[in-house]
Amino acid sequence: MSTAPSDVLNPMDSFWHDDLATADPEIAEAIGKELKRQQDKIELIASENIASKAVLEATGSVFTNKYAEGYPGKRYYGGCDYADVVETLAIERAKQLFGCNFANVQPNSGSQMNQAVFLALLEPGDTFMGLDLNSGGHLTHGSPVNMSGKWFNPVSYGVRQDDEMIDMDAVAATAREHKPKLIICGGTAYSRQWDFAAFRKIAGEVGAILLCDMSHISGLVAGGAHPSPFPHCDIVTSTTHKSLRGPRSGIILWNDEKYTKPLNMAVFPGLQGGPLMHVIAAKAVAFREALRPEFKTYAHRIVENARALAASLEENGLRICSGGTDNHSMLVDLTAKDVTGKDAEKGLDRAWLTCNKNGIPFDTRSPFVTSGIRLGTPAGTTRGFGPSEFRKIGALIAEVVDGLSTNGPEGNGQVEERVRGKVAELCSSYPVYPDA
Ligand code: DSN
Repeated sequence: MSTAPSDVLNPMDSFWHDDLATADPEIAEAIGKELKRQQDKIELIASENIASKAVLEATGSVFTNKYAEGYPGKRYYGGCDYADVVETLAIERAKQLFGCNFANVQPNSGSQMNQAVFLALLEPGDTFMGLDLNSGGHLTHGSPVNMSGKWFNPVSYGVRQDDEMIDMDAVAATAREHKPKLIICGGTAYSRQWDFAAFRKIAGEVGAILLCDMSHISGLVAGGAHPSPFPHCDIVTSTTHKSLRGPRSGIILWNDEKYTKPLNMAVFPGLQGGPLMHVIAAKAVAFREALRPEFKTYAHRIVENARALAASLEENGLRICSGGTDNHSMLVDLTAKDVTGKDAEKGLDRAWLTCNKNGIPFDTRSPFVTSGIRLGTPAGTTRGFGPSEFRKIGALIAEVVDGLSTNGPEGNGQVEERVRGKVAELCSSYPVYPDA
């Protein structure tokens, strides 16, 4: 059956060149509202950031049209000249930024970059160690509901009950007992510095490969505001959209050539097909931004702001797990206020402060309820907030939480309205995309 020409989407037709608002008003409206949400609310989710217009432009570029299975110079498709240019630039910039010998910039996400390391270096059933999810670890570091926990044998380490910091003696003892093939350091809700040298010593003693998943702190590492996992770690993975402020994606970095073939083969063809070349182009843009001297200032400012936020929350009666932060994030323990993380997340959202509920160490509540919230400063720092703004934000959070503590899940409407006004003032002084 032939199709009438008028029924075929044709690049020659004028609608092909329509802007999004004309071509798809519903999606355009949702995007417009999302921009307004990002502009009008204060983003405190520790894993989120505000990518530059250049990163957004590259992500939305014509590379979305291109298949480029393989690696630069060795592709399975023709027409990859410019795909090779952007991927090579992304690789070279990633190596320069993190001071390592090799990089794979194709992983589509944080989950896939870690899966690639497992596929490359472990056999199903092999034992590995990672930070317990309840102590701030990540799903892909051995959670029973994740492939890492289903197909492999995870042995977790955690934080001490008294100071909520990682107990390196316990890590060493667990490693000696279980002889893991791989040890993972890095997490999603751990606000203290990682002692990579100590992990190296333990990994060396038991003959384990040492992997750092630096997703949360990679922007700090790039900017010199957190020690680098190199040269201590054998392999380093990172998402690129958190403190590093790039597109949503992942990377794998390493120094020893012996890992090159297994890791590259694991990403493609092991796990992925055609790389997202538009996202790889955007990663290259983000790495270039992070190589600029201003990024160092940004990274240090993130930490300074996190310390100001934590201090303000404490001054206003909220407990910070482990007593503070060395990085971009913190866990706030709401137990003494008798407020759940779930209710706090909702109450703060009503007051235009966006964050996520998060389990605290030794939490007795379920992950859907929790006794805490996780806060972070990368996005607020990008929009220009400094310590004085973050001190104000700490006081506003405490006001909302106190309203919940007194009134239950509904909170205090008057307080929340007043906080919304203060948030609006802050946000209008610091637009996310000034000319958007
Ligand atoms: N979902 C991310 C976070 O918020 O930390 C980790 O993958």
